[in-house]
Amino acid sequence: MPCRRRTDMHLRLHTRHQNSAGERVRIVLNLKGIDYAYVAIESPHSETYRAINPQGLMPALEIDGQFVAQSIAIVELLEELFPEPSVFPEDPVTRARVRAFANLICADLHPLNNQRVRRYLADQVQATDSAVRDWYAHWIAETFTSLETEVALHPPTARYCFGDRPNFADACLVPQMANARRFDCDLSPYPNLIRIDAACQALDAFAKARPDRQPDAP
Ligand SMILES: N[C@@H](CCC(=O)N[C@@H](CS)C(=O)NCC(=O)O)C(=O)O
Repeated sequence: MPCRRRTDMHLRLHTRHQNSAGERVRIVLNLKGIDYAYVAIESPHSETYRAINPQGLMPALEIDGQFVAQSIAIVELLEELFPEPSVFPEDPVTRARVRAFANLICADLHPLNNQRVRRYLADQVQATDSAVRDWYAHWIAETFTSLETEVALHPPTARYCFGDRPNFADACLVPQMANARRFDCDLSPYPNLIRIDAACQALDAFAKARPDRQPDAP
């Protein structure tokens, strides 16, 4: 079923090109075919941004003048407002597994390797650059090992994380793979994740959400 466009709503996504939580939302907006305006955030720590998102983390979705933070909350809201096409599978158990997969990335991995955590390790714990990189690689390896096992349990013919249609799990995986590459993490132990990432990147919805395709990309 085609996307039900709510033409009466004005959506603005406050994000930055290199904002992996924001990229998840951009992918979902594109998968659903929702029009939105891209608002480049100068600094998440600025007073201007904190006035709209007191959490000081990117992204924030502005919807008819109201602001919502946190990528998962934003995606759940988009799913409620624009149910078709859904970014969750129909089967309730598979849907829960997609959420579990997404949470492992968004709630367990990403916060550990976030820039503010790396900055704290370097500035307050006096961790060396190499120790911070080890920290980053450690949490990637631990999480990606679980994710790889999880997707390998699915039929090997499945093109994406949980079937032949990309969903929210894929929207979480792709930006995280790019982060891991940016930090030179060894991805060779995760052939299924590499394969799924490549299949997603071939889709317009994912390609258009990439950092280098955003208006504020250098
Ligand atoms: N759980 C939040 C995470 C948001 C987040 O951590 N965003 C990062 C960029 S990807 C950020 O704003 N970092 C600012 C910083 O670390 O100082 C979400 O899913 O939206």
